Amino acid sequence: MLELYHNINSVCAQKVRIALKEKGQEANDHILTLRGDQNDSEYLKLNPNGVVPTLVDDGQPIVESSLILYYIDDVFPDPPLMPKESRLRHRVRMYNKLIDEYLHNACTILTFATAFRPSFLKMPREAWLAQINKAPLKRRAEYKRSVIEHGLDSEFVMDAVGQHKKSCHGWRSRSRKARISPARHSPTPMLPLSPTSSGLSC
Ligand SMILES: N[C@@H](CCC(=O)N[C@@H](CS)C(=O)NCC(=O)O)C(=O)O
Repeated sequence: MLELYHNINSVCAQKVRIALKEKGQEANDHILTLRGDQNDSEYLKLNPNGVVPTLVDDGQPIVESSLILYYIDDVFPDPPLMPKESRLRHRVRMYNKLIDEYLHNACTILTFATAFRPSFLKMPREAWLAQINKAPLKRRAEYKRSVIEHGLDSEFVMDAVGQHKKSCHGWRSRSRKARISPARHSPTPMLPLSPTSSGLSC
């Protein structure tokens, strides 16, 4: 039986739930609140980065949402989620890479700077700092500290907005090109690294 450690609102977990559904697979749910339980020692044994999702298959933890998707597609081949053609397979992997390396971190920064910030600010500073500092991913703790403290004035925010703009613009123009001439559609160009995004990968 599959076990899925996740959170309802987590975008990384949603894509895994969608993949399981596509494959007609059920997993036992273990819902984390992400209010500190992601850093419990028992959970860290499954996912040393203290993040969701984690898929456990036959007792073996599988981590990193994009890699979980490839795993699900390997283990349950029908219906296939990956295209057959090499260039299209490259495109799928490129989308996942861009999301993993840039977009998801940018999304976390903006979510913490806006939606999550108010509830942290209701707590004494030492309390929320202690919670944030428990995270094994120290770079992530650093940008969370900054956006909780400074909100949209944090040094990380403009870069995060820029990453969203680049991604949306790139994906829109690639979709347009693909509609005109799908056969000639070229692979996704890499987004340039910026000093604040380069270290944020999970
Ligand atoms: N690269 C990881 C990122 C996972 C991740 O950041 N998950 C978020 C929810 S979308 C999380 O668990 N956050 C908890 C935290 O930051 O402490 C993946 O794709 O699995």
